Amino acid sequence: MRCDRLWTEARLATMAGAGLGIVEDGVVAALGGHILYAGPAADAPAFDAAVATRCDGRWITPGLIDCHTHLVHGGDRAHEFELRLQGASYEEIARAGGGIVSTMRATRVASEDALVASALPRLDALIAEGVTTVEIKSGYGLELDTECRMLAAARRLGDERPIRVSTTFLGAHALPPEFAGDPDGYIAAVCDTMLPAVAERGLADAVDAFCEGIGFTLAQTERVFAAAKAHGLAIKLHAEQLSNQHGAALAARYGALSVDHLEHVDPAGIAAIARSGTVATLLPGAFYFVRETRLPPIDLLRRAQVPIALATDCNPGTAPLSSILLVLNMGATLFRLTVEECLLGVTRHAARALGLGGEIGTLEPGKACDLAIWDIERPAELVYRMGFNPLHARIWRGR
Ligand code: DI6
Ligand code: FE
Repeated sequence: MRCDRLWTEARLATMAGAGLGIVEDGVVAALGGHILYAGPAADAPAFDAAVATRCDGRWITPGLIDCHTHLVHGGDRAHEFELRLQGASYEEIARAGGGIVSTMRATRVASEDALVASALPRLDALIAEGVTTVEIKSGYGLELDTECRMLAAARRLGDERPIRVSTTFLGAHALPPEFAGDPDGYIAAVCDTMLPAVAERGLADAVDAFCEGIGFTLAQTERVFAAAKAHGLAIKLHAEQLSNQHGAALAARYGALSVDHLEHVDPAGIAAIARSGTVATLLPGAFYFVRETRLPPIDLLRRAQVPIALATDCNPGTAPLSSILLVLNMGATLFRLTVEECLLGVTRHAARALGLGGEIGTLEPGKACDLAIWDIERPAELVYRMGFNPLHARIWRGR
């Protein structure tokens, strides 16, 4: 059977079927950027490959997926970090006009080229660790032009580098100063002007909101969801990060792809997302960086069989983090996830959190041939080490 590329003498963690889907003596064949075969060498057809690579027992996983980032933004917040070290809280800084709004100011004055240039080193750090798909949100423009510029910059990152970029419109991230005292007015602008324009220009794959005491109310969030639905866009939500606003249950009612953070989610919220098939995306980097003490209710999520994804949340305020491998370690050490849960969280379940479960996230025929090839003896090493990158090679769409 003809194929473009063939990898042999590999150990596979296909992330398909039960557990990690381990194959001890495995082969992967690619044709036209897609997986033609991934499985035991013993069952493989005889391949006639243009290029064949012996892996010498290295492990192959699906390319990793970072399904929640704010990678594109102007400036940084190192100064606020220093204030926090002196005792100020994230919420105090936000209420004093810092926080998301300070990044908004830096983003509004940045050109599209500048946004792309400043995001590239963060993107390259993810790529160097085997990430082949990344989600990138807007949400630091808080007015139409800058929100669109952020999304256009995010899309352009996918042209500049061999990576798939999924974009999310997060207009309802914070209240811009022009609408001080009038959050409903801003939500009307998001729903009636910004979201329709973003949808019409094809700039976003999904819509997200920050449903929080320092963000938007449940009723405001629902208006954003209704507008997203009307424009055929998928739904995600920053839910129950700092308090329980019952956002997860609302998102479930709207068939959200994922609800993200969830430290404060209650059993009713978990039951709702279990019913709707919504992914719980956990962000241990933000938990760590804001020194949150309340853990997401992992056991309840497990018992309800909610698929769990893990992501960096890469953003200048609560997670200046661009290492998906460190997220794996934090998922295990901080949240007590198993190795299997961590690895499924950045592959199969992360794909589902982006609505891409049929296209990426496992090594199965027909899916994109996005691979990470690792110099490791066992998959647990990917979770166990800190600050060490055992990536041997990264393949995106068969190359
Ligand atoms: N939750 C977060 O953790 C980030 N956004 C959000 O809604 C924080 C964004 C920031 O502080 O810049
Ligand atoms: Fe976030």
